[in-house]
Amino acid sequence: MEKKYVAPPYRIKMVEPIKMTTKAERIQKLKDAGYNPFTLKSEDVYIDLLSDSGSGAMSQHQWAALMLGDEAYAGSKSFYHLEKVVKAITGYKYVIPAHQGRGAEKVMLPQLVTREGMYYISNTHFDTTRAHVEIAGARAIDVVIDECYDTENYYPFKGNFDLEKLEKEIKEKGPENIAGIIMTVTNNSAGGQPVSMENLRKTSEIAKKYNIKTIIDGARYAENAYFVKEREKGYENKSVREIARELFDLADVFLMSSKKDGLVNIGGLIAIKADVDLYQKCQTYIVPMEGFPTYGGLAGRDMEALAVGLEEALDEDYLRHRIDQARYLGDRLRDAGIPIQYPVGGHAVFVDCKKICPQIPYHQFPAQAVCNEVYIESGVRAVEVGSFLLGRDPDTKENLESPLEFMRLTIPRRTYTYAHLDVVANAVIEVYKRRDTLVGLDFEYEPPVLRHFTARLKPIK
Ligand code: P61
Repeated sequence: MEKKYVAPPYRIKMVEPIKMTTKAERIQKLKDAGYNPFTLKSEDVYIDLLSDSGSGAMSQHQWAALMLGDEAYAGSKSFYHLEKVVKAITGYKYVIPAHQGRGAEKVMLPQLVTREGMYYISNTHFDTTRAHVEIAGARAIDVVIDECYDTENYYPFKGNFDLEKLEKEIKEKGPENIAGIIMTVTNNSAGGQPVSMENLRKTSEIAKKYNIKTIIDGARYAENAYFVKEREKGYENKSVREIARELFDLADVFLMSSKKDGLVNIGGLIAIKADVDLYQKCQTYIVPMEGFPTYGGLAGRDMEALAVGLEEALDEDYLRHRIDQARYLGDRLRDAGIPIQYPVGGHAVFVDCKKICPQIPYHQFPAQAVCNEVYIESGVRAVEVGSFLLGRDPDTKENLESPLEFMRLTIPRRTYTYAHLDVVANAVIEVYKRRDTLVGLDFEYEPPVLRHFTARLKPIK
């Protein structure tokens, strides 16, 4: 059957050769890497779907903008360029750059944690966000809707807040104990799933009612706005930029890993709508943590590339193709009967490995086992988003059980063709055929925080 797809609105001007490896080589490489694709050398990977973070291709305009970087330690022209663009997109008053998303989180999130026993509530905290909430001495609560856990059934906004759960948590914990409400758009951990404007509006109303600050974790805010335009009634005739602006109007703070919808290889942002006190606190704290407030850990050239990238990421022709690549890969897997989070989100296809490998319990990391097998099959690197990533309970130190065990096939922006995606689909289909032979994994080495980056594992014989 012929597959229809949205062709890219760009052509290729420069190519990056990639090494081909044999299956025997990959078996050895994975063993050397402690059965953890994070520790593979990227030169041993054919198609790298580990992350869409900083892995995309810059445009000719961005490469040209690098040459305009003003590398002054303080008051760089490039900062003022970036500030102007961020203010125009968000309508926010204050802008501080950071070296990447977690740098922004590290500086901003502790400012609202004023004493012990506080909480952040989110639709779903991403793992670095959760880590910074905990480092700041608070606890992270997720209140995503139940539809998100029902992977194969269509629901247009599986990233939504469960508004009842949200209000219940606020009442139970006490509004004065809630440091902030974090709106993760798109909801990465739920499968790159969008959050509807209606849901965000109601979340914002609840926050206002209890006098709680709202923070957008907007790594993929442009992709979220595109889904709103495609799926939410009343938004079909608005531009993605207008929808994004409506989103920013609902919150107080914008934190961004610009390595996603900033279309750059490195960068992050803190933008604050109006709270001068919070701005001054972040400004003070960023100096020892990231750098002077007009560079925040970035080179002037990085800020120039980001100023251009933020604009390009709102281009609707670009977004149409971008979102369609994930849809195409998802459809190929679904056609082969492989269970995935459906509908497919913005930046990745999330394969439901709990269903693929019911023989592997959560504490033996079924999705990691599938990722490893896909690498051996084809040289494609995917990433586990499940119990391996979730880690341990900070109080009891028990392995947490993730409600979903995903293999994430993450698509870098403007980087791979549909032909690459066919290679990926074919590899996953081959592994699916031999799913009964897969075994779980155990730790050889387990680091205490964000263990999935550097852990070493071994297959359970
Ligand atoms: C990713 F395996 N995401 O999805 P930074 N918020 C959100 C993110 O998606 C996010 C950050 C904040 C990554 C990179 C990554 O264990 C991992 O610029 C919604 O990466 O600091 C990052 O932004 C943090 C992959 C991060 C991981 C942590 O691939």
